[in-house]
Amino acid sequence: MSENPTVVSDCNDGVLSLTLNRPDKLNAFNEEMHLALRAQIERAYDDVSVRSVLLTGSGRAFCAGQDLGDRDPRKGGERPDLGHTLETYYNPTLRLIRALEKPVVCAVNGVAAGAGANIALACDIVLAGRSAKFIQAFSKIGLIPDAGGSWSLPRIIGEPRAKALALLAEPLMADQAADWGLIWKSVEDDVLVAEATEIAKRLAAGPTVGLGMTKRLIQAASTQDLDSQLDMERDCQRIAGRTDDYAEGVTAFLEKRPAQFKGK
Ligand code: LHQ
Repeated sequence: MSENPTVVSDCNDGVLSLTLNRPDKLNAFNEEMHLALRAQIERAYDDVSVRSVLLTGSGRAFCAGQDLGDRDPRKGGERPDLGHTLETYYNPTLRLIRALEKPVVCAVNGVAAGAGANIALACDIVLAGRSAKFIQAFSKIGLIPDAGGSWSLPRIIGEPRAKALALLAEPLMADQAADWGLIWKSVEDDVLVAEATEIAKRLAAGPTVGLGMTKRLIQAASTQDLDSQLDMERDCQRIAGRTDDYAEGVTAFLEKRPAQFKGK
């Protein structure tokens, strides 16, 4: 492993903790960091000992989006194909986070700008330190909201707020983001990581199959009608009802003791 990995990973108590680690660049994405993050999320798919993921950033920022130094227009040459960058790097990672049937908790420890903000918003439970801010910085450099932002923002906060955030690129502070329902909650900076870790651990000790299907169902709701959703609930509940964790959950309830879920 590299001495200075762009994504620091650690797996404890079923939680795969991932820390974006280019603090001098406010954890902006270069190719290495894209590939490292994707590899870790793929690991979360494959490794049964991973039952939740916690994503955060090192230093004073969560992530400033794409590394803008990578393609300095002053150097001349052909104009870049940013669609290719999205297709090759961002979109696969976004799809992986959404499709992973394990909860992904995000601790936004500082500024989250551009694609950095939208990667945070793709996670399942987002906490932010009170001093953190979200910036849809794209319009400042002539781009459009990517990394799923043009899809998630209007769905979460509605068109009026989504358009103002994206067109004006004004920072949205953590408290306001929580008030608008863009994130789960804003907490004091000094307790952010502890709170997020505690949530990730609680989820990792939960009934993973049911939690994963809960994520799938809630995500499906915005694109299907009630009949389809009811059918999907029936199919998922059938699977959940056959898990060891359901048997354990009911037994623990009847025996008036805490359940010991195994994620199976
Ligand atoms: C950075 C960056 C950065 C490099 C701070 N890159 N160095 C997809 C497809 C392909 C290409 C294009 O993009 C995309 C998606 C996107 O993400 S587009 C949006 C890209 N991100 C931005 O436009 C945000 C740019 N950064 C900022 O506006 C500010 O840095 C924020 C508001 C995030 C933080 O401001 P400050 O707290 O005042 O910090 P700073 O600006 O002084 O930055 C600290 C250092 O980090 C500085 O380096 P230096 O060597 O001078 O200390 C910055 O150059 C570097 N940095 N963001 N994205």
